Amino acid sequence: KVLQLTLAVIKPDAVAHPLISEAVHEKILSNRLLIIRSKILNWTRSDSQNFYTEHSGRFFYQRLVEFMSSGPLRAYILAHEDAIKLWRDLMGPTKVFRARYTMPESIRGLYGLTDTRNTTHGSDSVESAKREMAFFFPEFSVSSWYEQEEPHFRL
Ligand code: DAT
Ligand code: MG
Repeated sequence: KVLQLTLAVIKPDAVAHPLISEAVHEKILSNRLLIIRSKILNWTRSDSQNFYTEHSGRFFYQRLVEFMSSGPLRAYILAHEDAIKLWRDLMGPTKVFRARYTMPESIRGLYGLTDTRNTTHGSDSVESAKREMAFFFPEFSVSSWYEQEEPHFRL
């Protein structure tokens, strides 16, 4: 089976709490998601606006933009046969109360603070994964990874 790539981010609320970011990292490892690339970085307000441009105009947009540029982010490129869905399932629902009541063991169920400060981000489709990996890791080439590295991970 070919590995699928996705982009995962630990948001500033969780990076600020080492035990929480460690727990999220552990969740990645224990679910056999492969860490292909990882880095810690800070966003400017305009990085934040550009990344979330699909939400401009929503009532929470300003809050989201401020929050995502308020402190360090930890970004990952993750690989798994079903990486996009697996990571989204591990995160749980966007809204913290829904997460807490319907998926209490999910990342957002356990650690989410509010609907905006919800611990992690994950790409929601193959197209968004491609765009988001390029956004965070501009030097990463998806096609050369599939040619040169992906075959080595196959069992
Ligand atoms: P997701 O992060 O689950 O893909 P999304 O793409 O709908 O969710 O929204 C992006 C982020 O915007 C989300 O992680 C947190 C914030 N957000 C979404 N809906 C919100 C709401 N109703 N109130 C406050 N923040 C919200
Ligand atoms: Mg989304």
